[in-house]
Amino acid sequence: MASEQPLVAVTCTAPVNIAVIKYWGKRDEELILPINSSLSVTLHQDQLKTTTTAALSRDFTEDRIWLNGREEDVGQPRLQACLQEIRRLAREQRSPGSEDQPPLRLSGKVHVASVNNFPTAAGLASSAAGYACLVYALARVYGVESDLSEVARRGSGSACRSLHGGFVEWQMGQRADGKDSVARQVAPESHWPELRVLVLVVSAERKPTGSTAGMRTSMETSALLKFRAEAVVPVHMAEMTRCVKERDFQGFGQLTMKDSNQLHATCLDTFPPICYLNDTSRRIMQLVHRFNAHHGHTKVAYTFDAGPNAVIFTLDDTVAEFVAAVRHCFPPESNGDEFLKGLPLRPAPLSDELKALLGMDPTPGSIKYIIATQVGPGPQIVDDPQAHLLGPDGLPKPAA
Ligand code: 2P0
Repeated sequence: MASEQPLVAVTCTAPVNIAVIKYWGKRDEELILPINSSLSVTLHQDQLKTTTTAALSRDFTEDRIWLNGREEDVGQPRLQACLQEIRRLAREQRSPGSEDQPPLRLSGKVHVASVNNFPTAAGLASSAAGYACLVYALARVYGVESDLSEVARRGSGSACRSLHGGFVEWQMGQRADGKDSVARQVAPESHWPELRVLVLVVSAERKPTGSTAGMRTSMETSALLKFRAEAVVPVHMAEMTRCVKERDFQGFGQLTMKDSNQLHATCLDTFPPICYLNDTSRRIMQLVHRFNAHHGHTKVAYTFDAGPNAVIFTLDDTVAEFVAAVRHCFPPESNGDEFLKGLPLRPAPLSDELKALLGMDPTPGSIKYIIATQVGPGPQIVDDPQAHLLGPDGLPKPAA
């Protein structure tokens, strides 16, 4: 493409978040307004992140988007909702009386390219990081400075929580227009440096029911979901906020497990029932409870989303011993060296007493690998122009 006008491009990165108080159920499907507040931990981008480049040029004749190297349909309704909202905010922000118009950002088409640094096949929810990154990059290239919760939420509810680092609450809000349904930081990423996170990637044969469809069926059929949203979550939110602020791991861990269990009970209360957990997920739960019983208190906690993968929270003084316990119960089938990815850990021995207490027959290969990570920051702008995923012609650069 012969370029007369220079291309304006911005590249950003955004993190994955894991809810410890879960979002499940919408009161408004169009605006993506939840029936309860939720609270999440932002994971570190050194291990898990989305990178997105957004570029504007007068040479572009249409909006286009590439995800992990493949061109996707830009007409997809949630993508359109985000794009239209950003353009509306850009128009609103245009200073009255400015003469140098129409600037590129008000008239040009946009090209977007996005990649994840983790395999999509790992079954990790990538929509939160993906939409947070998309909206953050679009906002920068369009010069939008307002709060982006409302826009990211239109892509995927949980995406608004990926706009901040550390510990984040998504306040459900009360208004019908969703203006008060926003994500806010509860504590920064530096607040609890000892906290560690392990993603246990579980082999899954079949694709689970998507969250959007699952939530809709739960809303239509589960009385337990209504009870959860009205009577349980407000108590869980207040208690979880206290646990985070006071760095109370016992309280944090127990509540994380209870809230996850209630989400999955609600899924089972949905009709027809939704089962996201599989045999391996349940064996991981058993391992965590036996490990904690051995130590006499809660040293490790699990949480599960819309699939069989477990996310484990623990502290730095326990993480190596717990990984040894996972390796004992779920030995790698092959590539033993590749079993533990992410933060390096010093191998820890497993006592015969703990091995005996775990009392589980090893099931080789049922956990594919572990990603060790920690709490991390929110979205970032990447200053290096070399990092752009789009070349000067506005098309994706060939993968290195
Ligand atoms: C959460 N999940 O709080 C919950 C727990 C999955 C289980 O948010 O329909 O992809 O796009 O708003 O955000 C996954 O749901 O759903 C999710 P939509 P989303 O993390």
